[in-house]
Amino acid sequence: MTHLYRIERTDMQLHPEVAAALAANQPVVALESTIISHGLPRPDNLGIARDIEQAVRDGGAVPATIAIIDGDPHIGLDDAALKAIATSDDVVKVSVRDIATIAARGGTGATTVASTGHLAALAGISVFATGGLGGVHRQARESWDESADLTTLSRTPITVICAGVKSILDVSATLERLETLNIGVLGYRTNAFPGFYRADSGHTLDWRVDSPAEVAAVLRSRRELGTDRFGLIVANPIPAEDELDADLHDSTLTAGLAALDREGVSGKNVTPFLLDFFHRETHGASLTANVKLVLNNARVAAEIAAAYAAQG
Ligand code: PSU
Ligand code: MN
Repeated sequence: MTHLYRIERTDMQLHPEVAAALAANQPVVALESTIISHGLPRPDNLGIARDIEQAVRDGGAVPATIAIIDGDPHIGLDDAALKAIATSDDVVKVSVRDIATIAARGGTGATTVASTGHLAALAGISVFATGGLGGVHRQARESWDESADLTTLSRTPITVICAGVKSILDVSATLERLETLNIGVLGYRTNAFPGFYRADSGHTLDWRVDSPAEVAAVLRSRRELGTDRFGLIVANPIPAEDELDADLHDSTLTAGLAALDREGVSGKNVTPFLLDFFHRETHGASLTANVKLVLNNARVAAEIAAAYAAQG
């Protein structure tokens, strides 16, 4: 139980329900908070954050939404903390490199896939659900913009259930980087790498799994063979009936990339800018798709965590 020592040292605040579940080897699913603060529009974001937690419960696990509140990393948020992340104006997007600084100065921050994965692993959580992973941006040849989600997952023992990556990214470059970084990718009931708003990005995967038990078996092998120090992605496509219309998707993407260029957006503002552009330009259709796929990921993650915990 080495992680308990580190929790004391870092003032990590484990929600009592999460602490009890971890101590009893009951399933827990970590959830990120940047999706709440920067990925989903207000005022819907708070209700959606609660719905995501409920989807984890419906799937048979305890939700642990992660954020930095007044300088302390929280593993599992009470409703007041969830509200602060969803509604405060001074919530910053926090990647791994920012955690220590914001903690030292007592600030409040929302964690990305990278920093959520880091803190979840520190707390002893193995399974994490989100919407989409960050990756290599389309302009990366000039901008060098590649999400720290990738390099962090390459050395973090966590399994992330996501709907692939958005087409706002360079999907094939992202898949190449995942290979280089030893981050496994399993298609959940699919042979195609999902494209977030669309079920199929056009890229084929090497590995397909068809049940939570099958994923749990891979997790056990990872532990036995020492490859659990790398992250693993379970790529779960958006259900067919919830996909964004293909033409609407393509035209919005083209316009969004042009707007990015025109307005000179860079650094950590790129992803939130494009997400917001999609939500506005599709008049909520992309938001509906986004919510559906996150809820689906949360439920599947809970089922995987439950199957893994059942192995003992
Ligand atoms: N992709 C989404 N929705 C999101 C994000 C990514 O579909 O909200 C967020 C996640 O928190 C992810 C982060 O970790 O954006 C990646 O940002 P960047 O590209 O700046 O690393
Ligand atoms: Mn970036």
